[in-house]
Amino acid sequence: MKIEVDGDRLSREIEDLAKISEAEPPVVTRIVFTPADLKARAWMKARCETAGLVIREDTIGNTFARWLGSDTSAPIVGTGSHIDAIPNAGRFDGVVGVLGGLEAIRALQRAGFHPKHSIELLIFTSEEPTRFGIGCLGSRLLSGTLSADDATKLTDKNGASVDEVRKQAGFTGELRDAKLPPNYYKAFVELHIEQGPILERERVPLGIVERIAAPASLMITIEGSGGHAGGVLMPDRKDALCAAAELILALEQAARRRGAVDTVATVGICDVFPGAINSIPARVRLGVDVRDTNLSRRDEVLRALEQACRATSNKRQIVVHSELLNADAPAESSPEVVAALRQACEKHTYNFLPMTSRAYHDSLFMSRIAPIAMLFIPCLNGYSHRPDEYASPEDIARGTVVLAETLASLAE
Ligand code: HGY
Ligand code: MN
Ligand code: MN
Repeated sequence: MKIEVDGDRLSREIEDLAKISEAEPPVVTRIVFTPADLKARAWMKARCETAGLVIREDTIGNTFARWLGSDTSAPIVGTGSHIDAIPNAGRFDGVVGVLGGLEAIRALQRAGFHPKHSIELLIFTSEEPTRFGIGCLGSRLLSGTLSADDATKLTDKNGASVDEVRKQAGFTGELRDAKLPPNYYKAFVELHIEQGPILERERVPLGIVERIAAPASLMITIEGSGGHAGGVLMPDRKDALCAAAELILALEQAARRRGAVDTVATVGICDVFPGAINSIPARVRLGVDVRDTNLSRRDEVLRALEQACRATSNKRQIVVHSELLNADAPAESSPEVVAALRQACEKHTYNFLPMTSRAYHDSLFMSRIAPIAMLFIPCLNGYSHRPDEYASPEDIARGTVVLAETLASLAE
Protein backbone atom coordinates (compact mmCIF):
# COMPACT_ATOMS: atom_id res chain seq x y z
CA MET A 1 0.00 0.00 0.00
CA LYS A 2 1.47 3.38 -0.99
CA ILE A 3 0.37 6.19 1.31
CA GLU A 4 0.48 9.67 -0.20
CA VAL A 5 -0.20 12.66 2.07
CA ASP A 6 -1.64 15.79 0.47
CA GLY A 7 0.87 18.10 2.16
CA ASP A 8 -0.28 21.24 0.34
CA ARG A 9 -3.88 20.87 1.44
CA LEU A 10 -2.78 20.01 4.97
CA SER A 11 -0.65 23.16 5.15
CA ARG A 12 -3.51 25.26 3.78
CA GLU A 13 -5.86 23.80 6.36
CA ILE A 14 -3.43 24.62 9.18
CA GLU A 15 -3.21 28.20 7.94
CA ASP A 16 -7.01 28.44 7.53
CA LEU A 17 -7.66 27.10 11.03
CA ALA A 18 -5.12 29.58 12.44
CA LYS A 19 -7.28 32.43 11.15
CA ILE A 20 -10.11 31.33 13.47
CA SER A 21 -8.73 33.16 16.48
CA GLU A 22 -9.56 35.85 19.02
CA ALA A 23 -6.34 37.61 18.01
CA GLU A 24 -4.95 39.00 14.77
CA PRO A 25 -2.74 36.63 12.70
CA PRO A 26 -0.11 35.28 13.21
CA VAL A 27 -1.25 35.18 16.84
CA VAL A 28 -3.62 32.32 17.72
CA THR A 29 -5.81 32.61 20.79
CA ARG A 30 -8.65 30.08 20.97
CA ILE A 31 -9.90 29.57 24.49
CA VAL A 32 -12.28 26.71 25.14
CA PHE A 33 -15.99 27.41 24.48
CA THR A 34 -15.35 30.95 23.21
CA PRO A 35 -16.84 31.94 19.82
CA ALA A 36 -13.48 31.25 18.13
CA ASP A 37 -13.33 27.76 19.66
CA LEU A 38 -16.90 26.97 18.61
CA LYS A 39 -16.24 28.26 15.09
CA ALA A 40 -13.08 26.15 14.87
CA ARG A 41 -14.99 23.08 16.07
CA ALA A 42 -17.66 23.61 13.39
CA TRP A 43 -14.95 24.10 10.75
CA MET A 44 -13.27 20.84 11.81
CA LYS A 45 -16.53 18.86 11.89
CA ALA A 46 -17.35 19.99 8.35
CA ARG A 47 -14.02 18.62 7.13
CA CYS A 48 -14.53 15.36 8.96
CA GLU A 49 -17.99 15.00 7.42
CA THR A 50 -16.54 15.62 3.96
CA ALA A 51 -14.15 12.74 4.67
CA GLY A 52 -17.16 10.51 5.38
CA LEU A 53 -16.47 10.17 9.09
CA VAL A 54 -19.30 9.55 11.56
CA ILE A 55 -19.28 12.35 14.14
CA ARG A 56 -20.47 12.52 17.72
CA GLU A 57 -19.79 14.92 20.58
CA ASP A 58 -19.90 14.01 24.26
CA THR A 59 -21.28 16.07 27.13
CA ILE A 60 -18.08 18.08 27.61
CA GLY A 61 -17.67 18.65 23.87
CA ASN A 62 -15.02 16.05 23.08
CA THR A 63 -15.52 15.39 19.34
CA PHE A 64 -15.21 11.87 17.90
CA ALA A 65 -14.99 11.43 14.10
CA ARG A 66 -15.04 7.75 13.25
CA TRP A 67 -14.02 5.90 10.08
CA LEU A 68 -16.04 2.72 10.43
CA GLY A 69 -14.06 -0.48 10.26
CA SER A 70 -15.37 -3.83 9.00
CA ASP A 71 -15.72 -5.05 12.59
CA THR A 72 -17.68 -2.32 14.31
CA SER A 73 -17.69 -4.29 17.57
CA ALA A 74 -13.87 -4.35 17.75
CA PRO A 75 -12.05 -1.84 19.99
CA ILE A 76 -11.20 1.35 18.17
CA VAL A 77 -7.85 2.79 17.10
CA GLY A 78 -7.77 6.43 18.13
CA THR A 79 -5.72 9.43 17.12
CA GLY A 80 -6.12 13.18 17.60
CA SER A 81 -5.23 16.11 19.84
CA HIS A 82 -6.65 19.57 20.62
CA ILE A 83 -7.48 22.79 18.79
CA ASP A 84 -7.90 25.07 21.78
CA ALA A 85 -4.96 27.45 22.22
CA ILE A 86 -3.65 29.59 25.06
CA PRO A 87 -3.46 33.39 24.63
CA ASN A 88 -0.70 34.56 22.29
CA ALA A 89 -0.13 31.05 20.96
CA GLY A 90 1.02 29.61 17.64
CA ARG A 91 -0.78 27.69 14.89
CA PHE A 92 0.69 24.17 15.34
CA ASP A 93 0.30 23.10 19.00
CA GLY A 94 -2.44 20.44 18.99
CA VAL A 95 -3.56 21.33 15.47
CA VAL A 96 -0.86 19.18 13.84
CA GLY A 97 -2.32 16.17 15.64
CA VAL A 98 -5.90 16.96 14.68
CA LEU A 99 -5.44 17.98 11.03
CA GLY A 100 -2.56 15.52 10.63
CA GLY A 101 -4.81 12.81 12.02
CA LEU A 102 -7.56 13.73 9.58
CA GLU A 103 -5.12 13.75 6.65
CA ALA A 104 -3.71 10.38 7.77
CA ILE A 105 -7.23 8.95 7.56
CA ARG A 106 -7.87 10.57 4.17
CA ALA A 107 -4.53 9.26 2.85
CA LEU A 108 -5.45 5.73 3.95
CA GLN A 109 -8.84 6.09 2.26
CA ARG A 110 -7.13 7.22 -0.97
CA ALA A 111 -4.70 4.30 -0.71
CA GLY A 112 -7.67 1.91 -0.67
CA PHE A 113 -7.05 0.72 2.91
CA HIS A 114 -10.04 -0.86 4.68
CA PRO A 115 -9.67 -0.98 8.45
CA LYS A 116 -10.98 -3.89 10.49
CA HIS A 117 -10.90 -1.79 13.70
CA SER A 118 -12.63 1.55 13.27
CA ILE A 119 -10.22 4.49 13.30
CA GLU A 120 -11.41 7.49 15.29
CA LEU A 121 -10.13 11.06 15.23
CA LEU A 122 -10.56 12.85 18.57
CA ILE A 123 -10.64 16.57 19.16
CA PHE A 124 -10.35 16.94 22.92
CA THR A 125 -12.05 19.73 24.82
CA SER A 126 -9.83 22.16 26.73
CA GLU A 127 -6.38 20.57 26.62
CA GLU A 128 -5.08 23.92 27.81
CA PRO A 129 -5.63 24.99 31.46
CA THR A 130 -6.33 28.61 30.51
CA ARG A 131 -10.04 28.88 31.23
CA PHE A 132 -10.77 26.42 34.02
CA GLY A 133 -7.30 26.16 35.60
CA ILE A 134 -6.77 22.50 34.80
CA GLY A 135 -5.38 21.05 31.57
CA CYS A 136 -6.86 18.15 29.60
CA LEU A 137 -10.38 18.65 30.99
CA GLY A 138 -11.94 16.63 28.15
CA SER A 139 -9.54 13.68 28.26
CA ARG A 140 -9.62 13.62 32.08
CA LEU A 141 -13.40 13.23 31.95
CA LEU A 142 -13.53 10.66 29.16
CA SER A 143 -10.83 8.58 30.87
CA GLY A 144 -12.52 8.84 34.25
CA THR A 145 -9.45 10.55 35.73
CA LEU A 146 -11.57 13.52 36.81
CA SER A 147 -15.02 12.87 38.23
CA ALA A 148 -18.03 14.76 36.95
CA ASP A 149 -18.57 16.10 40.49
CA ASP A 150 -15.06 17.55 40.65
CA ALA A 151 -15.40 18.98 37.15
CA THR A 152 -18.59 20.84 38.07
CA LYS A 153 -16.66 22.63 40.85
CA LEU A 154 -14.34 24.29 38.29
CA THR A 155 -15.07 27.89 37.33
CA ASP A 156 -13.46 30.44 35.03
CA LYS A 157 -12.14 33.83 36.15
CA ASN A 158 -15.65 35.31 35.87
CA GLY A 159 -17.02 32.63 38.20
CA ALA A 160 -18.87 30.79 35.39
CA SER A 161 -18.90 27.04 36.02
CA VAL A 162 -17.91 24.31 33.57
CA ASP A 163 -21.56 23.23 33.54
CA GLU A 164 -22.90 26.69 32.70
CA VAL A 165 -20.33 27.34 30.00
CA ARG A 166 -20.57 23.93 28.33
CA LYS A 167 -24.36 24.12 28.21
CA GLN A 168 -24.25 27.62 26.75
CA ALA A 169 -21.93 26.15 24.09
CA GLY A 170 -24.58 23.52 23.34
CA PHE A 171 -23.12 20.53 25.17
CA THR A 172 -25.87 19.21 27.42
CA GLY A 173 -26.51 15.90 29.15
CA GLU A 174 -24.80 14.47 32.21
CA LEU A 175 -21.06 15.13 32.53
CA ARG A 176 -20.60 11.64 34.00
CA ASP A 177 -21.73 10.20 30.65
CA ALA A 178 -18.48 11.46 29.08
CA LYS A 179 -16.62 8.58 30.75
CA LEU A 180 -15.89 5.90 28.14
CA PRO A 181 -16.60 2.21 28.80
CA PRO A 182 -13.60 -0.10 29.39
CA ASN A 183 -11.71 -1.35 26.28
CA TYR A 184 -13.25 1.32 24.10
CA TYR A 185 -9.86 1.91 22.43
CA LYS A 186 -7.38 -0.70 21.21
CA ALA A 187 -4.69 2.01 21.03
CA PHE A 188 -4.27 5.77 20.86
CA VAL A 189 -1.52 7.59 18.93
CA GLU A 190 -1.03 11.37 19.05
CA LEU A 191 1.02 13.39 16.56
CA HIS A 192 2.35 16.62 18.08
CA ILE A 193 5.10 19.20 17.68
CA GLU A 194 7.91 18.57 20.14
CA GLN A 195 7.60 21.94 21.89
CA GLY A 196 11.31 21.67 22.63
CA PRO A 197 14.64 21.98 20.73
CA ILE A 198 16.00 18.42 20.77
CA LEU A 199 14.87 17.05 17.39
CA GLU A 200 15.98 20.19 15.57
CA ARG A 201 19.30 20.29 17.44
CA GLU A 202 19.98 16.57 16.79
CA ARG A 203 18.76 16.94 13.17
CA VAL A 204 16.40 13.99 13.61
CA PRO A 205 13.02 14.39 11.87
CA LEU A 206 10.87 12.30 14.24
CA GLY A 207 10.60 11.55 17.94
CA ILE A 208 8.86 8.51 19.43
CA VAL A 209 7.67 9.42 22.90
CA GLU A 210 8.30 6.68 25.46
CA ARG A 211 7.10 8.58 28.55
CA ILE A 212 5.20 11.72 29.44
CA ALA A 213 6.24 13.72 32.48
CA ALA A 214 4.01 14.00 35.55
CA PRO A 215 2.42 17.47 35.76
CA ALA A 216 1.23 19.23 38.91
CA SER A 217 -0.17 22.72 39.31
CA LEU A 218 -1.34 24.81 42.20
CA MET A 219 -2.56 28.30 43.02
CA ILE A 220 -0.91 30.10 45.97
CA THR A 221 -2.67 33.11 47.50
CA ILE A 222 -0.60 35.44 49.70
CA GLU A 223 -2.51 37.90 51.89
CA GLY A 224 -0.47 40.88 53.19
CA SER A 225 -1.91 44.14 54.59
CA GLY A 226 -1.31 46.59 51.75
CA GLY A 227 -1.31 50.34 52.40
CA HIS A 228 0.13 53.60 51.15
CA ALA A 229 3.52 53.24 49.40
CA GLY A 230 4.72 56.46 51.07
CA GLY A 231 3.05 56.40 54.44
CA VAL A 232 3.79 52.86 55.64
CA LEU A 233 7.37 52.56 56.89
CA MET A 234 9.36 49.46 56.00
CA PRO A 235 9.27 47.79 59.47
CA ASP A 236 5.49 48.10 59.48
CA ARG A 237 4.84 46.50 56.13
CA LYS A 238 3.33 43.14 55.19
CA ASP A 239 4.13 43.28 51.50
CA ALA A 240 2.50 40.31 49.72
CA LEU A 241 4.68 40.70 46.60
CA CYS A 242 7.96 40.58 48.54
CA ALA A 243 6.70 37.37 50.14
CA ALA A 244 5.76 36.05 46.69
CA ALA A 245 9.25 36.85 45.42
CA GLU A 246 10.74 34.70 48.19
CA LEU A 247 8.44 31.80 47.24
CA ILE A 248 9.19 32.10 43.53
CA LEU A 249 12.93 31.87 44.18
CA ALA A 250 12.40 29.04 46.69
CA LEU A 251 10.50 27.08 44.00
CA GLU A 252 13.27 27.64 41.45
CA GLN A 253 15.88 26.51 43.98
CA ALA A 254 13.83 23.41 44.93
CA ALA A 255 13.70 22.33 41.27
CA ARG A 256 17.38 23.02 40.61
CA ARG A 257 18.41 21.25 43.82
CA ARG A 258 16.97 17.94 42.50
CA GLY A 259 19.88 17.99 40.03
CA ALA A 260 17.79 16.15 37.45
CA VAL A 261 17.23 17.44 33.91
CA ASP A 262 13.58 16.36 34.00
CA THR A 263 12.64 18.40 37.08
CA VAL A 264 11.07 21.71 36.05
CA ALA A 265 9.10 24.34 37.96
CA THR A 266 7.49 27.56 36.76
CA VAL A 267 5.44 30.40 38.19
CA GLY A 268 3.44 31.38 35.11
CA ILE A 269 0.80 33.55 36.78
CA CYS A 270 1.46 36.42 39.21
CA ASP A 271 -1.61 38.58 39.88
CA VAL A 272 -0.91 41.57 42.15
CA PHE A 273 -3.75 43.34 43.99
CA PRO A 274 -4.49 46.24 43.96
CA GLY A 275 -1.81 46.66 41.27
CA ALA A 276 -1.22 50.39 41.75
CA ILE A 277 2.30 51.80 41.65
CA ASN A 278 1.83 53.69 44.91
CA SER A 279 0.05 50.94 46.82
CA ILE A 280 1.80 48.15 48.73
CA PRO A 281 0.66 44.79 47.30
CA ALA A 282 -2.04 43.48 49.62
CA ARG A 283 -2.67 40.18 47.84
CA VAL A 284 -0.80 38.11 45.28
CA ARG A 285 -1.95 34.97 43.43
CA LEU A 286 0.77 32.73 42.05
CA GLY A 287 0.04 30.03 39.43
CA VAL A 288 2.63 27.27 39.90
CA ASP A 289 3.50 24.45 37.47
CA VAL A 290 5.84 21.61 38.55
CA ARG A 291 6.76 18.59 36.40
CA ASP A 292 9.09 15.64 36.38
CA THR A 293 9.24 12.20 34.80
CA ASN A 294 9.90 10.90 38.31
CA LEU A 295 6.87 11.20 40.57
CA SER A 296 8.69 11.18 43.93
CA ARG A 297 11.15 13.84 42.75
CA ARG A 298 8.28 16.04 41.59
CA ASP A 299 6.54 15.60 44.92
CA GLU A 300 9.77 16.55 46.73
CA VAL A 301 9.56 19.92 44.96
CA LEU A 302 5.93 20.32 46.00
CA ARG A 303 6.87 19.55 49.63
CA ALA A 304 9.79 22.00 49.51
CA LEU A 305 7.41 24.69 48.27
CA GLU A 306 4.94 23.92 51.06
CA GLN A 307 7.77 24.31 53.61
CA ALA A 308 8.81 27.63 52.05
CA CYS A 309 5.19 28.82 52.27
CA ARG A 310 5.08 28.01 55.99
CA ALA A 311 8.46 29.63 56.65
CA THR A 312 7.62 32.84 54.78
CA SER A 313 4.20 33.02 56.43
CA ASN A 314 5.78 32.78 59.91
CA LYS A 315 8.67 35.13 59.16
CA ARG A 316 6.52 37.83 57.57
CA GLN A 317 3.37 37.20 59.63
CA ILE A 318 1.21 36.96 56.52
CA VAL A 319 -1.33 34.35 55.38
CA VAL A 320 -0.22 31.96 52.62
CA HIS A 321 -2.85 29.58 51.24
CA SER A 322 -2.12 26.97 48.55
CA GLU A 323 -4.69 25.05 46.52
CA LEU A 324 -3.50 21.98 44.62
CA LEU A 325 -5.21 21.97 41.20
CA ASN A 326 -3.78 18.71 39.87
CA ALA A 327 -0.96 16.28 40.62
CA ASP A 328 -0.95 13.57 37.97
CA ALA A 329 1.11 10.43 37.53
CA PRO A 330 3.45 10.21 34.52
CA ALA A 331 2.63 7.93 31.59
CA GLU A 332 4.66 5.19 29.93
CA SER A 333 3.99 4.51 26.25
CA SER A 334 2.92 0.99 25.39
CA PRO A 335 5.63 -1.18 23.80
CA GLU A 336 3.24 -2.40 21.10
CA VAL A 337 2.29 1.10 19.99
CA VAL A 338 5.93 2.23 20.15
CA ALA A 339 6.83 -0.79 18.02
CA ALA A 340 4.16 0.13 15.47
CA LEU A 341 5.58 3.66 15.23
CA ARG A 342 9.16 2.33 14.93
CA GLN A 343 8.16 -0.06 12.14
CA ALA A 344 6.41 2.76 10.30
CA CYS A 345 9.54 4.93 10.54
CA GLU A 346 11.78 2.03 9.45
CA LYS A 347 9.49 1.23 6.51
CA HIS A 348 10.22 4.73 5.20
CA THR A 349 13.84 4.71 6.45
CA TYR A 350 13.05 7.77 8.56
CA ASN A 351 15.44 8.33 11.43
CA PHE A 352 13.81 8.80 14.84
CA LEU A 353 14.75 9.51 18.44
CA PRO A 354 13.20 7.87 21.52
CA MET A 355 12.04 10.80 23.69
CA THR A 356 10.43 12.00 26.87
CA SER A 357 7.60 14.49 26.58
CA ARG A 358 7.97 17.23 29.18
CA ALA A 359 4.81 18.86 27.95
CA TYR A 360 1.68 17.05 28.98
CA HIS A 361 -0.85 16.01 26.37
CA ASP A 362 -4.22 14.31 26.18
CA SER A 363 -2.25 11.12 25.64
CA LEU A 364 -1.29 11.31 29.32
CA PHE A 365 -4.92 10.64 30.24
CA MET A 366 -5.63 8.34 27.32
CA SER A 367 -2.88 6.16 28.80
CA ARG A 368 -5.19 5.46 31.75
CA ILE A 369 -7.66 3.64 29.43
CA ALA A 370 -5.63 2.44 26.42
CA PRO A 371 -2.13 1.62 25.16
CA ILE A 372 -0.65 4.91 23.87
CA ALA A 373 2.36 6.47 22.23
CA MET A 374 3.13 9.85 20.70
CA LEU A 375 4.99 10.92 17.60
CA PHE A 376 6.86 14.24 17.68
CA ILE A 377 7.96 16.40 14.79
CA PRO A 378 10.50 19.22 15.18
CA CYS A 379 9.49 22.84 15.73
CA LEU A 380 11.67 25.87 14.97
CA ASN A 381 14.07 26.60 17.87
CA GLY A 382 11.76 24.46 20.03
CA TYR A 383 9.39 27.43 20.23
CA SER A 384 5.79 26.79 21.30
CA HIS A 385 3.02 28.70 23.10
CA ARG A 386 4.13 31.77 21.11
CA PRO A 387 3.12 33.20 17.70
CA ASP A 388 6.44 32.32 16.01
CA GLU A 389 5.85 28.61 16.70
CA TYR A 390 6.66 26.86 13.42
CA ALA A 391 6.78 23.37 11.93
CA SER A 392 7.72 22.89 8.26
CA PRO A 393 5.27 21.37 5.73
CA GLU A 394 7.87 18.64 5.09
CA ASP A 395 8.09 17.68 8.78
CA ILE A 396 4.30 17.76 9.15
CA ALA A 397 3.82 15.59 6.04
CA ARG A 398 6.48 13.14 7.23
CA GLY A 399 4.84 12.83 10.62
CA THR A 400 1.46 12.34 8.95
CA VAL A 401 2.75 9.51 6.74
CA VAL A 402 4.20 7.70 9.76
CA LEU A 403 0.96 8.25 11.66
CA ALA A 404 -1.04 6.84 8.74
CA GLU A 405 1.18 3.75 8.51
CA THR A 406 0.91 3.25 12.27
CA LEU A 407 -2.87 3.59 12.32
CA ALA A 408 -3.13 1.12 9.43
CA SER A 409 -0.96 -1.46 11.19
CA LEU A 410 -2.96 -1.10 14.42
CA ALA A 411 -6.37 -1.17 12.69
CA GLU A 412 -5.89 -4.09 10.29
O1 HGY B 1 1.30 22.70 29.33
C1 HGY B 1 1.43 21.74 28.58
O2 HGY B 1 2.31 20.92 28.74
C2 HGY B 1 0.50 21.58 27.43
O3 HGY B 1 1.06 22.25 26.32
N1 HGY B 1 -0.81 22.10 27.72
MN1 MN C 1 -0.08 23.68 24.62
MN1 MN D 1 -0.59 20.61 22.86
